Amino acid sequence: MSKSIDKLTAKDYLTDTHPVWCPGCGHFFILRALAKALAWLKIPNENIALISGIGCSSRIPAYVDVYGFHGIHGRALPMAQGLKTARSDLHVIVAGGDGDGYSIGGNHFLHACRRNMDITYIVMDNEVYGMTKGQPSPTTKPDWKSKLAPHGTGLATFNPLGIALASGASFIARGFSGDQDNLTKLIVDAIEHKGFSLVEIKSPCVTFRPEEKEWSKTMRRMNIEPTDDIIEAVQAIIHASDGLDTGIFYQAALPVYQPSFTEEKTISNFEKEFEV
Ligand SMILES: Cc1ncc(C[n+]2csc(CCOP(=O)(O)OP(=O)(O)O)c2C)c(N)n1
Ligand code: SF4
Repeated sequence: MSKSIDKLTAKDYLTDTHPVWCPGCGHFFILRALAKALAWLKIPNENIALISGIGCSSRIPAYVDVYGFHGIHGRALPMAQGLKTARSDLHVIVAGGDGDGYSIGGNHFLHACRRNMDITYIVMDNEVYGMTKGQPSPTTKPDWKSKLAPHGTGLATFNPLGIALASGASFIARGFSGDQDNLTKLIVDAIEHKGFSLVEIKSPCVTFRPEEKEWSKTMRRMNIEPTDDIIEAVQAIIHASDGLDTGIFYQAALPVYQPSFTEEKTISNFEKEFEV
C-alpha cells in the first residue's frame, strides 16, 4: 500500500475480487462496514490479519485487502489465537457464520471468550447454514420449518451474547447488516477494545431465509450506555432475547491473555527438544 495512512478510504481495504454471495445477501453489508471501520481506524493493511472458517460468510478474507486465512470449519478462533500468540503486534480479526462459530466451533468460542485475547470476532449470523443449503443452525428458532426439519427443530436457540458473557468475553455487541452507521461504529469500538470482542451481526440469508429481509423493519438500536456491570449486562441481554436489539451490551477492562513468544519457542527448537 503506497498511499499515506491518513488518506486511506474503505476502498483501500477491499480487493478487486467480487464476492460470490447471492445478490442481496446481508454479508455484503458486513464487508462494507468492516472496510469502513478499518478506514476509520486508519490501520495499515499489513498490520491486520483476517481469519475465517468455512461458510458463505467465511469467504470474507478473499474480499478484504489485508493478510487473510480461509481456514477449516469451526477452527478460525484457535488459528487466530495461535497467530496472535506469535504476532501480538497484528490486529487479529476473525469472521464467520453462526454455524461455523456456534455449532462445530462452539467449544472454541467458549474458550476464546475465557482467554480474552485481544482479538475481534465478527459473527455473520443468518440463523441458517447458507453454504450447505439451508440446514438449521444453533441460532435457528425452534419453529422454523425447512426441508431438513419439516416440523422445526423444537430446540431452544443458542444465546451467543449470554454465553459470551458467562464465558468471560470483555466486549459483547450485536449489530445488524442493514444499519451501516451503527454497525461500522460497533466494529470500530470492538477493534479498539483491549480483549476479546464479540460482534454478533444479524445478516439475512436472502436465499434460504427470505423472510429475514423483514429484519430491516424490526431490528432496533438500544439506547443504553455500555456497562461493565455483569448484572446490568445480563438484564440487557435478557431484555433483548427476541434478538432484535443492537448495541454494546457489555464492555469491561478484564485481564488480557497474551502468551509471550520468544525465540526459544520456535517449531524447530521444539522439534529438537523431542528428538530421540
Ligand atoms: C468438518 C466440516 N463439516 C461440515 C462441513 C460442511 N459445511 C460447510 S459450511 C457449513 C455451515 C455454514 O454455515 P454458517 O457458518 O452459518 O455460514 P453461512 O454459509 O450461513 O454464511 C457446513 C456445515 C465442512 N465444510 N467441514
Ligand atoms: S446462500 Fe445465503 S448466506 Fe450464502 S451467499 Fe446466498 S444469501 Fe448469502
